[in-house]
Amino acid sequence: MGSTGSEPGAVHLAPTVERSVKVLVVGAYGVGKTTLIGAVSEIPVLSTEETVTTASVGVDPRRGEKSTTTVAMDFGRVTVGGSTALYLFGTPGQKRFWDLWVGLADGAVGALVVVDTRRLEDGFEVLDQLEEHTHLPVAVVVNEFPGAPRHELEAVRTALDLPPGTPVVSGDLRGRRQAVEALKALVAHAVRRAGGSVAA
Ligand SMILES: Nc1nc2c(ncn2[C@@H]2O[C@H](COP(=O)(O)OP(=O)(O)OP(=O)(O)O)[C@@H](O)[C@H]2O)c(=O)[nH]1
Ligand SMILES: [Mg+2]
Repeated sequence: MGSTGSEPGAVHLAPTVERSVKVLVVGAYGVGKTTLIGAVSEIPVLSTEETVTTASVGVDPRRGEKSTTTVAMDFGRVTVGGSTALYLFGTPGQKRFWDLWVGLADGAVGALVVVDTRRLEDGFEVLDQLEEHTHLPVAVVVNEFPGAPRHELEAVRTALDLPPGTPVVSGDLRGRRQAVEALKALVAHAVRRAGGSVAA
């Protein structure tokens, strides 16, 4: 367990907050889920990072690029629009932990799917897994890693065979602004899908 990132001065929930919603942040191994939550969270992030071990030899395409991985979940909070607190639950990306997603998704209004254009096919598998086990509304955010191929967002939508109306955005998820925009796109989509019954 460890804690990373926080937005100084905003640890306490603002008095303007009228509603709280749970959001899942999901994606394949190493796409930047923990990074995103650390970038936006107003509270110290609860994380479950462990050193990448030999268990990942042969299954980790990014071995050597990063030294830790999420083994259970990340947890953070960000307030959007002054009145809505998003409680962020980040999933582990390694496939051997994908069974945990169903429990983490329980009660969430939607899932933000982080993808890396260097491994877009992994995003396809993630979307399949979500659809099969959760039926949550999704939005996709392309994490703009340096050197990763830049695709038009419409091309990403087509490649991932996303249902019409699914938001697709992109950004460097180490930055707070773009990560918050992605979360807002998801919540707005979830509200539309629920016919306005999830206020945001
Ligand atoms: N250059 C760049 N690096 C990034 C960006 N986002 C994440 N990273 C780096 O990419 C690596 C993966 O980030 P994580 O946040 O651990 O990814 P994750 O999806 O939580 O990984 P797992 O929990 O292991 O599935 C880290 O070394 C980050 O520093 C980005 O937008 N740009
Ligand atoms: Mg992680």
